[in-house]
Amino acid sequence: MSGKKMIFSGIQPTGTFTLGNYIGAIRNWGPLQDEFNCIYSIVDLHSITVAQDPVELRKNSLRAYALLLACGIDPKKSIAFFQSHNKFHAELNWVLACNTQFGELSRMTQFKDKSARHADNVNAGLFTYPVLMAADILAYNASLVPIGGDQKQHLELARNIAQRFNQRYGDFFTVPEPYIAPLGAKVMSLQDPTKKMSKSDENPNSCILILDEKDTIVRKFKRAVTDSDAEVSFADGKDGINNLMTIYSCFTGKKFDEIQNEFSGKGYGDFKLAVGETVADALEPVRTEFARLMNDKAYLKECYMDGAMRATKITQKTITKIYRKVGFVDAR
Ligand code: AQP
Repeated sequence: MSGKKMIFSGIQPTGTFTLGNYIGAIRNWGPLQDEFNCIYSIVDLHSITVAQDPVELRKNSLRAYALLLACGIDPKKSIAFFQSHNKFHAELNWVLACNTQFGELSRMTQFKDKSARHADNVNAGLFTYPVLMAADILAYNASLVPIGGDQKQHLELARNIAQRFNQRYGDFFTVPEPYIAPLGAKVMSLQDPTKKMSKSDENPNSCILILDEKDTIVRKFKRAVTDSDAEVSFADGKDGINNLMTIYSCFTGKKFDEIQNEFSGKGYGDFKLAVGETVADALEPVRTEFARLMNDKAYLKECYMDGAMRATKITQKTITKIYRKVGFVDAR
């Protein structure tokens, strides 16, 4: 790859991507492809930290890959692949795990949230997930990681692991920086706007899936929980409206005061309809492209196999150097 800086980011194939995944992460990935060497992964190894039905996981993984391309990731410009197709992520994970403290992992809020939500399956993988995420990033010496706000703590840990490794074994890893979009870093649930919008939320009305049909999107926005006030304005305590204004702003480019003027004297109903229609129309090309790609599985396979081959080639060199640094005997 050329001398451009490296970017890595991933998304789990735990279901159809939500509007939160789209606004907070993927829609920012496409525009970075010209300026950087971008590596985007469907992080299937991460997804099994929560119990998955194997048939569903395989289906969701292929759909997630097609969706990634439908959202504008060009598999020729970027490397787009399945994490499980590059065994070096798991190998580096081990080395980094031995350079990560139990106490650090215990402080991760996502572990606390997810272990509370899946109390019957608090597995070791869920606990060590952030180490694998560090391996994903550091394996490519990525300098920038585009993520939503909820991943900031994990990225901070990846930085600490990189710095610790560098101090112990001599400078090697690039210490990655987060790239968090100023607007939409945390899109909230439509049913409980104090909670982030999540793919795995059990309430289907809580999230917009980017493959939802227009009438479903409009209906979900109509049902969005707001407040008893009737003024479209961004203010403390108006979590539902603040969330809808943020979403509307992300798609229209309008500032909050412009949105406030546009809907001055109108009720929440008009505003919710406008947000729903704007989002649905903006996502229409993604739905169309996704349907086209899903009809060409041979092309998808060609892309993800090529992505895996290119990703593996980069990380093989990294892992060889790391093994040498930590003191393993050369295999060649
Ligand atoms: N609500 C959100 N707002 C902004 N960004 C978000 N992201 C996730 N939810 C929001 C960002 O999307 C990227 C991929 O996320 P992920 O698939 O790795 O897992 P996640 O963060 O756990 O997302 P979900 O949708 O909540 O998945 P489940 O329900 O399976 O746990 C990340 O950059 C993330 O920040």
